[in-house]
Amino acid sequence: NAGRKKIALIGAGMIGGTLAHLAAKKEMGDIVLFDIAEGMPQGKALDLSQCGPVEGFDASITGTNDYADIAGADVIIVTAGVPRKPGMSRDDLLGINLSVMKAVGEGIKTHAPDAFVICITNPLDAMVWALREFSGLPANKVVGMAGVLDSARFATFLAWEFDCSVRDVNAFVLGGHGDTMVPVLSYSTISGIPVPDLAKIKGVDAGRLDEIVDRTRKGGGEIVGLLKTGSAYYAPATSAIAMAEAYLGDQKRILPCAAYVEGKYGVDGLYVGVPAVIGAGGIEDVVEIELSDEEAANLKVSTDAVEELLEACKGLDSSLA
Ligand code: A3D
Repeated sequence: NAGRKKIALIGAGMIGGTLAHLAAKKEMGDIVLFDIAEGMPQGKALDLSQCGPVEGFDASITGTNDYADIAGADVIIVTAGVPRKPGMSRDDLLGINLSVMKAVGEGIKTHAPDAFVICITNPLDAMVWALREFSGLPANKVVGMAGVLDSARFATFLAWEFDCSVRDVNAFVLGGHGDTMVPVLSYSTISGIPVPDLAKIKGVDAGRLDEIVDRTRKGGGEIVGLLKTGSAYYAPATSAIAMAEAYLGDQKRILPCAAYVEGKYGVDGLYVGVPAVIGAGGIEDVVEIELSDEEAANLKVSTDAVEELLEACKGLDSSLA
């Protein structure tokens, strides 16, 4: 339908299928599910199309194994690759997912160079960087989803601890999407009240807050350990959809995401988790907040870890060096 937006989902696995369902329900546009597995995206597209009469949405959903079908996409969300199994770190996925990003980046470059591209594939901060390199798109049009999810995990745990509605929690996470991520308590609020202040009022001690921060950092691994066959997909999908809606609706939302940072936070040319403004221009700005010495030091550990992964990528693919 030419009058509608077009959303292309590269990777039609657990997150890809959930993304398609959410995008259709929200009538964000027509949806193309791409995967290398033959039949699977077509099958999921049929199944999802048949939700339409029950849920009452107007969206065409098609499955494909041909990159030509993503032509003209307004938004592309990339989940192609492999997820973690118990005992694996995100970094263990580097080699295999780097070659996937090469194929995906070239597909996007050829068929949909004007899209806003949201990468979810892990290890996130390295994969979004590689996808930008391989696709050749401008850095403001390629972004990684991690911070919205990590801060949603943080917010969930805070709401449980303070026995309040998740709607009143605004939780803040910086840095890479890994165990070195930096949940920032001082910028996290509950109905505008900084969490450390509310903790004093409610008698929640610092040790308990540290436990919540730690659980947030390891939030993905906790779910991998329980699922055993893969990683989280509902909350990752809904987080990426929020970013896509911010772009399509020119919402100017400030969302934590893996954005290309140059000359802020002491970072020079890296993708790292920062608060970024998402509107019709893609990533329109990166907001640099003031950090305590400890937070800044933690962020440095996190960005150093990202940099190490990029070096590993360059070692694996000489075209990146
Ligand atoms: P899964 O259900 O395995 O889906 C991945 C899909 O990618 C499969 O259907 C594969 O067939 C497909 N695929 C593999 N290679 C290619 C290729 N070259 N081109 C196109 N498709 C391909 O995994 P999932 O959906 O659960 O997770 C997808 C990715 O997201 C993994 O790398 C996860 O680690 C990552 N992930 C990231 C977050 C973040 O917060 C950043 C959270 C959860 C998962």
